[in-house]
Amino acid sequence: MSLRRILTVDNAADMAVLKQISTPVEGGVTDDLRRLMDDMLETMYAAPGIGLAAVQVGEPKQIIVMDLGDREGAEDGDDEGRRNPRYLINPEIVWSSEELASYEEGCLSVPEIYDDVQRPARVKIRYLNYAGEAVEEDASGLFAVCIQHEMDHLKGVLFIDHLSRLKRERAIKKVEKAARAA
Ligand code: K1U
Ligand code: ZN
Repeated sequence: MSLRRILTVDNAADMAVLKQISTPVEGGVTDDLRRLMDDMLETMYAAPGIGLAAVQVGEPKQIIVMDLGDREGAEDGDDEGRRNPRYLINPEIVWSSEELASYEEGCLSVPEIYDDVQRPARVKIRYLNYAGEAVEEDASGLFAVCIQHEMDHLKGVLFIDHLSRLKRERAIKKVEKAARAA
C-alpha cells in the first residue's frame, strides 16, 4: 500500500481535476481497483480524515472510502478509535428525506476550512462493496453527511460550492495563503 497526494484547491491543476465528473467503474471490482482503494484508505487515515473520493487522489472514478469509526449515525463526532472501513463503488442515492440537517463540514482538499452545510438528513444508498457485491443501505447522522459530501466529489462539487460566493472565495484565498506560508 502507498500514500497518495491529496489534491487541494490552492493549486490550479489540482482544482481542474477536482472539478471533473468521475466515471463509473465498468467490468467489476478488479485487484487494481482494490489496490487503489487500499491506497485511498491508507491516505485517508494518514491525513487524517473520515472519507475520501478517488478524484481527490487524481483518479476520477466513482469510488469512495470512508471510516466513521464509532461515530456511526452520531449527530456529532466522538471518535473512540475503532476502525470500520467502508468501500463504495458506483454509489447512487436512491432516496433522500425531505427533512434537512446542518453539519459543520470539512474537506481534505480544502484544508483547515469548516462551515455549515445543509443536506437531506437521511438517504438510502446503493453501491458495490470491496467484494463487488451490491449493497443497499440507509444512512443517517454523520454517515448521511459524509456519503453526500463524498458523492458531491464524484460530480465535481466541493462543500464550499454550497456556501455563498464570498465565503467560497475567502476559503480558497485562506488555503492559498496557508500553502504559500508552508
Ligand atoms: O475531503 C473529504 O472528503 C474528507 C472529509 C469528509 C467529511 C468530513 C466532515 C463532513 C463531511 C465530510 C474529512 O474527513 S475532513 C476531516 C475530518 O472531518 C476529520 C478528521 C479527523 C477526525 C475527525 C474528522
Ligand atoms: Zn471533501
